[in-house]
Amino acid sequence: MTNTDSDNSREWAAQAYALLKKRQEEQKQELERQEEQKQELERQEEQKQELERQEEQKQELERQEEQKQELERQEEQKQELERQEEQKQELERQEEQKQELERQEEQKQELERQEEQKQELERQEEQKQELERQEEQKQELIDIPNKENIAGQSKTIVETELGEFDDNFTWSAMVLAAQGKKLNQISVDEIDWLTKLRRGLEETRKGFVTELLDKLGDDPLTPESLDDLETLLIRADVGIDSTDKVISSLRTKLNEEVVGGEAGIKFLKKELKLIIDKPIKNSGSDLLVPKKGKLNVWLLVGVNGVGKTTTLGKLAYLSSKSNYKTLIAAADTFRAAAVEQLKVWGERSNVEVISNQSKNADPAAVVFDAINSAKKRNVDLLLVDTAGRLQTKNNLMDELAKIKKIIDKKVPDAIVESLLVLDASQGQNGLKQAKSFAKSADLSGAIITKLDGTSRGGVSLAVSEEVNLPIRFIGAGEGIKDLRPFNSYEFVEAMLADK
Ligand SMILES: Nc1nc2c(ncn2[C@@H]2O[C@H](COP(=O)(O)OP(=O)(O)O)[C@@H](O)[C@H]2O)c(=O)[nH]1
Ligand SMILES: [Mg+2]
Repeated sequence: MTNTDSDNSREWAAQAYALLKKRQEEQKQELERQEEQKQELERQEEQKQELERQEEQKQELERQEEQKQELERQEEQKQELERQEEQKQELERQEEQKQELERQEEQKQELERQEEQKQELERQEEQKQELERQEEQKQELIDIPNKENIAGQSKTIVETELGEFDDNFTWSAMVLAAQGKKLNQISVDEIDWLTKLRRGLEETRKGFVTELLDKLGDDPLTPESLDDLETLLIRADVGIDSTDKVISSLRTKLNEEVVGGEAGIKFLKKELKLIIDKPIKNSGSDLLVPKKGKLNVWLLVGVNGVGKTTTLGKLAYLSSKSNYKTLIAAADTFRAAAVEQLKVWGERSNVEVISNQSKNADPAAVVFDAINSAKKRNVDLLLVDTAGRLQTKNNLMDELAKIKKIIDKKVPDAIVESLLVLDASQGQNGLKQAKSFAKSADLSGAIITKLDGTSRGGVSLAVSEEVNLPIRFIGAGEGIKDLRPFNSYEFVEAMLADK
């Protein structure tokens, strides 16, 4: 090898060395880069894991938070249940207190009732003595028909003032005698009532019988006088059906025989009585009286102002005086004054009134309470006053239906009477009401009021014929005794009395 060669080789080697060194250096650097990248990746991996850990911790915290909230919710529910339990106990306590108060109230009422019964017995004893005194006086009146004497004596009668020994007295006594009553069976009240009835029907009679008698005179009836009679009957509100019936019977009779004026009136009375009696006979009982041993419930229905409340007061008096245990339910909750009005009537006849003073109380609820009291006290007759506003007739009918439902449910074996109260002075208008009520309410009878001082007493006949309702009571005045069980004989006699 030459020097040059060797120099070249050396240089080459140096170059190779340098190249290798550089490559080595580069590889090293490459390795370092890779090492760094690896470390970088490891760092990232750690960070990722760190993030995941944090995420898990966060979720764990959230889970704990939820559990905490769940526990709080449960705690609240528990407290709520405890509160409800306390309220329940409080209500039970109040209920017990209420029952205790009711018990005390009942005891108080029982004591009051006993006191009232005692007073009532004393009063009855006094009345009995009074009646005996009156009976003696009456006997004297009948024995010595001397007007001055009687006027003087009658002043001493306290309970019912017997009027003078006049036409009315004679007529009343005759009507009673014609029904087979003995002297010792008649009372001052009866005479007094018949007198009132006859006086009451005076207006009806005036435009009717007086004119009729004038027209008929003493001559026999003629087809023309039948036409007059027809007009008079219609004018007295007897109604078209009843009038037709009476006139055609009279016409048939006329075709068969000669009928004088007096006989004509007699026949007319008989025909009118037949018409009035028909629904009464159909009902199966001549007289409406409470059946003993059962609860009798009489509902008084009818439009405003016809006299329901007044009639109920009078019925309470009649009933308690006849020794029926009586109770009043003030189910006209619509008129604020109605309850007060009833209480006054209740006091007069010593009959308790069940009411609910709160405004717009439910009438059926009042009846509910009244039935409870009636059952507890063995009441014979429960009288129910109802509202009569005409504007909302459907509501009214709903209310009545609801009341009846309560009665059916609570006392299925009660004897229920729905009595329509009619104001005679309203004539044909009253009849229209009767028809519309009869359609929607299940009626069992009628009560005619205000027969005093009206010329339309004849409407009673139309009620019997056209609505087919038995008339059960009639009222002729505002006093407590101005209502009596209806008696067709007395009524027709009073309507056609010939003076
Ligand atoms: N003259 C007379 N007035 C009566 C009779 N019945 C009731 N009244 C009067 O009629 C009015 C209305 O009576 P009320 O009982 O309040 O009627 P309700 O709305 O049906 O309860 C009152 O002034 C009563 O005094 C009656 O037979 N004769
Ligand atoms: Mg009333």
